[in-house]
Amino acid sequence: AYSSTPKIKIGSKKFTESVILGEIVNHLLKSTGEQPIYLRELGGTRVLWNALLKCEIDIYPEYTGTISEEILAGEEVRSEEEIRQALIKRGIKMTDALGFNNTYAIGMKEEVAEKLKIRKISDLQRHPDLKFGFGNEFMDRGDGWPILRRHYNLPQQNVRGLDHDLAYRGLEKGIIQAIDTYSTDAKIRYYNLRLLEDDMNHFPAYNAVILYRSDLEERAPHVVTVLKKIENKISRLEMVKMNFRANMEMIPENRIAADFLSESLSLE
Ligand code: PBE
Repeated sequence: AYSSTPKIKIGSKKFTESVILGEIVNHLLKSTGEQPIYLRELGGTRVLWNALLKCEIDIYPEYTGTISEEILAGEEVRSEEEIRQALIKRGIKMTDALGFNNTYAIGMKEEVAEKLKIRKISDLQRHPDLKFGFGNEFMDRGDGWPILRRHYNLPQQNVRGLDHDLAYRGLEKGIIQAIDTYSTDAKIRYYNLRLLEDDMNHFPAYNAVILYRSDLEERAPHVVTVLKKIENKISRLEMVKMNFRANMEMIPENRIAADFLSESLSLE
């Protein structure tokens, strides 16, 4: 039905949860008769954001804290309203929150943390010899390691950047003692990690939302309408479960998305 108009392009970042959310959007659009193109795992935040600005994609899942701390770094936007205003100036709109916060959290093996009596991030000040392995994006984001280190006055020098999914194995092998986890990662429980309390409030809330180009409102209003169906519909627990199915049970993301829409939204 829409064959004469350009297809809508959806993007996602290079980690499981983003791919699942992108698939959910993909399925939602198909349910309206669209034939979207899904470009999964395009890269990190900067790649996705620039692709959205350049019309290379029309839609992708993002997180409020990432918008305020990294995408709009330096603009001092904090509230949801300020974020919306700043986005509109750039031709971008944001759905309401999907229903869960996926914050960064510093994670350590439970036994190691217990032995060293580390419960909060500030406790790391007393252990300069610990080795850290952080996701490449976290190594150099507006809310990442350089700022975290300054905020908490952390002394560690042995800090390396690595692939987020590999970081868990590095912890397991004892090559590193702390990593940046995403709080909805299914692996946190699997590897029995302790998430350190952010006792000096470095991290903001990272509520999942969907970003889309404002021009969709005229080009494809039904798309904007259908995106609203997942506002406030994905709980933290539900997201952790979906990540678990992908990471631990190796179920394809598009199947997970289809199951979510039929079971939780009674769609399809
Ligand atoms: N997050 C937390 C990051 C990665 C970890 C989901 C908010 C992001 O993709 O922006």
